[in-house]
Amino acid sequence: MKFKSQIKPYQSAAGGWGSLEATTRFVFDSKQVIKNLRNLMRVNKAKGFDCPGCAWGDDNKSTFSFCENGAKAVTWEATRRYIDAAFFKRYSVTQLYQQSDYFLEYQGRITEPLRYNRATDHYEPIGWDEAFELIARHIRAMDNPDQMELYTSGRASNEASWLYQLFGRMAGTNNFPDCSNMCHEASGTGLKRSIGVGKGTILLHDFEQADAIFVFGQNPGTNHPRMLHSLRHAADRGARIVTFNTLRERGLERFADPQNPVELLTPKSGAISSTYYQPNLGGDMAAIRGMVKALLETHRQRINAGEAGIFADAFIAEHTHGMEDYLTAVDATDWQTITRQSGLSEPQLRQAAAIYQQAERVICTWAMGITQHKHSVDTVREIANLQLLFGQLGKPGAGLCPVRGHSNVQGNRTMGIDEKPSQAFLDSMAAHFDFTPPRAAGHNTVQALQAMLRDEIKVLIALGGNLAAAAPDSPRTEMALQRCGLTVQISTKLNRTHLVPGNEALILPTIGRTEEDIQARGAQFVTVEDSFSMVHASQGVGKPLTSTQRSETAIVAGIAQATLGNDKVDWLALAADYNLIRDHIAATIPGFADFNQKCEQPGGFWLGNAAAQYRFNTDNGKANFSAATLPVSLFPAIDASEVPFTLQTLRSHDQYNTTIYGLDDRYRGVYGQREVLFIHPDDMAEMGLQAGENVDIETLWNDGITRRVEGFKLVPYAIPRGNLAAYYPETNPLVPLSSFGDGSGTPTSKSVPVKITRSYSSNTLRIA
Ligand SMILES: Nc1nc2c(c(=O)[nH]1)N[C@H]1C(S)=C(S)[C@@H](COP(=O)(O)OP(=O)(O)OC[C@H]3O[C@@H](n4cnc5c(=O)[nH]c(N)nc54)[C@H](O)[C@@H]3O)O[C@H]1N2
Ligand SMILES: Nc1nc2c(c(=O)[nH]1)N[C@H]1C(S)=C(S)[C@@H](COP(=O)(O)OP(=O)(O)OC[C@H]3O[C@@H](n4cnc5c(=O)[nH]c(N)nc54)[C@H](O)[C@@H]3O)O[C@H]1N2
Ligand SMILES: [Mo]
Repeated sequence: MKFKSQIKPYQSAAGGWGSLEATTRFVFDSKQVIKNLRNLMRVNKAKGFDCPGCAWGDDNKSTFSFCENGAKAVTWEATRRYIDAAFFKRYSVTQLYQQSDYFLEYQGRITEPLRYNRATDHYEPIGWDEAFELIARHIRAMDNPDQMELYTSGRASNEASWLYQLFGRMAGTNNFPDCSNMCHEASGTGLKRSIGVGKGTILLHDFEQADAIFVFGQNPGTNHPRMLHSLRHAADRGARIVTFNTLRERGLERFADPQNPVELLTPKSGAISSTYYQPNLGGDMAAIRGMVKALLETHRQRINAGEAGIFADAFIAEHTHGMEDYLTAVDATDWQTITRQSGLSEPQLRQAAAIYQQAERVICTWAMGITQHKHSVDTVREIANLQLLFGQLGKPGAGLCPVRGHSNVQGNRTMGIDEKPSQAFLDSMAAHFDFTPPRAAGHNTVQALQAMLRDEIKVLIALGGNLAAAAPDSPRTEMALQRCGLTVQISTKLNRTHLVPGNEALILPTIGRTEEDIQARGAQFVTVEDSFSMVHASQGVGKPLTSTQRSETAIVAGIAQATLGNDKVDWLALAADYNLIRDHIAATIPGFADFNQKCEQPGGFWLGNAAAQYRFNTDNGKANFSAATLPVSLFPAIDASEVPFTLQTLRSHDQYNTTIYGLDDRYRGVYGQREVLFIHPDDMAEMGLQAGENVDIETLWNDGITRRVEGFKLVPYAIPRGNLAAYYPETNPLVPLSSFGDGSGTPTSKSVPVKITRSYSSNTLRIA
């Protein structure tokens, strides 16, 4: 494969022709045009499958409810390319390890169960029953159940993940590390502390009524393209869109609707953000504090003048606790600290505050730019503080909206994929199935990897995902995985994790969301939950490539049956008829009564949100303000004055997390390459470096370990000085495993302290 690499600024709006062109290119490239188009037309419709792309909600109105990147996700899964025993006979694991992530995924779907043969260094076919028996043998040989880790990636359906957590708890462990630990954990933790529920409080149609939408630290043009429609419509009817993003992101500036023929025919596009602020990495908490400081000033002035204040006094008095302490903390924070940390000026923050104040209804949305820092829980709570002061909760067009990543990551948590389940949840499982679940908290992702490095883990099972590439500190993560006795990957495609096997290893091939799922009792559907707590059915349409692939639910049931037998649960009967699983879910998870009947509602049903109905499931029954002080430093473990740059690791337009679809990042003007480093032109000039020159990036940390990646090409970009950006997962070797968020445990992927030096290594792409 040859790629032409170039840097060429993108001049058009996001979406529009460019996006339609890219979509059709993906559809046609995958060589099964008719099937693909049929698939795309069914995505997110009342009857069809849920788009595996992201967790944005559906309106079920437009004919084509898909976007360019959803199309990539669908066609990438529905490929007819596949790899079988012959492929694994040809390539050893060591040889495959040398290949790029792009090469690995590009080989196509895995079609049969495989077992790693350490003597030959090859994967070889194994029967399903034999594979399940091998897993059961390893689990039975453990000294205690906490020697097992059960990882989940957020695509798994409600049915598969509910069964998986039941298996784990019956086996005796709460070790459920998941992708959410690396993602929105801070949102869940922060919101739970503030408002008693770790989910967003709004519905999709609230975007139609908001007067202002504040978008913090997210890049919807690439990662939630359907959100651009909501933003665009809001902007068109005069709502203010205020963006806080360290980078200038095209999708947040202008957007042409690729599903609106008029806009496609005229190169017209709509402005999205009315105001765009570029804070320093990790500077959002300070920015919001600045806004509140300005708002508090206005509030007091009004009161001193004998007028009504601007805060929602009645709401605050009735529903909240702790405002006085919070306002004391705001008073104690000076402007100098706020502007230094946020990188925004006092007038800018006063302007943002004025826009906020003028809006009757405000939605705040956020994603990884908020959640992947050390002080992310405090930052999420600072967003909640702002909204609480104005009672922006539980009314139409207003509320809190963490925009989730994986298409069912929120549903996984609802189903009990949680290393620290509530006692009420465990009580419900215990009562329904008459067993004694483990009560102590289990491991999150970072803790699981640390336990593996201490040789405490014998068995890792992964329900999807690609831990080796997604987790931080790649060399240590790979070492951790290799120290397990048995690693089991339930996967659709080949990925890096398969190539760092434990002492023994299995790859179990699964069918995907887009494919038909036929079990003993007939065709099955599954269910998922989106960012707005809407639960709906998803049924695949494509024929699976082979009969040797199994559904995730069937695989989990097979493992559970082999390990635990069917004394308490008839696992195989559940896998034969998912309605039976849903009946158990109805009996054990709040909000799911009459689950099977509710699945028939077109568009699904809303789980509700207690906080949006002014019921706060916190200790004191109130929404709680947080009075946290601003962080002293983004990396208190080291001397910040010695850190020249802070690096964020983010997604390009042509990737889905660790799956690399292509080597372009169109909206940022990068083509044919991924090893690039975005930098402010003045920072570059000051160091005597030139655009296009290669640099090495090295982490500054406190443990004597060298973390370094080499040969990254400099791309001058609209980014504040001292801040850098480069793609994940190439830069994961730079994120220390020991650097994670307070209270969230999430790796600090958006604030890595680094230095850069001119590179003498030439950057060769690992592409065969
Ligand atoms: N096509 C596609 N869709 C996806 C994914 C994908 O990989 N590809 N991944 C899915 C998943 S799992 C997730 S979690 C979401 C991720 O969705 P995003 O959170 O949008 O993903 P990132 O690429 O990490 O982008 C982070 C954005 O925040 C900005 N940012 C970084 N740090 C800061 C900061 O400190 N402050 C502010 N204000 N801004 C900051 C960056 O400049 C960037 O625009 O997308 C989901 N959807
Ligand atoms: N440096 C840095 N690291 C990060 C991030 C970052 O921004 N910066 N983001 C973090 C975030 S937000 C997340 S969510 C994690 C993602 O972490 P993961 O969820 O572990 O990673 P993915 O890349 O989404 O997983 C892709 C793999 O899932 C498998 N797969 C795909 N579809 C299916 C399916 O339907 N079923 C099954 N069983 N398997 C399937 C395929 O084999 C594919 O290789 O990464 C985190 N890591
Ligand atoms: Mo994520």
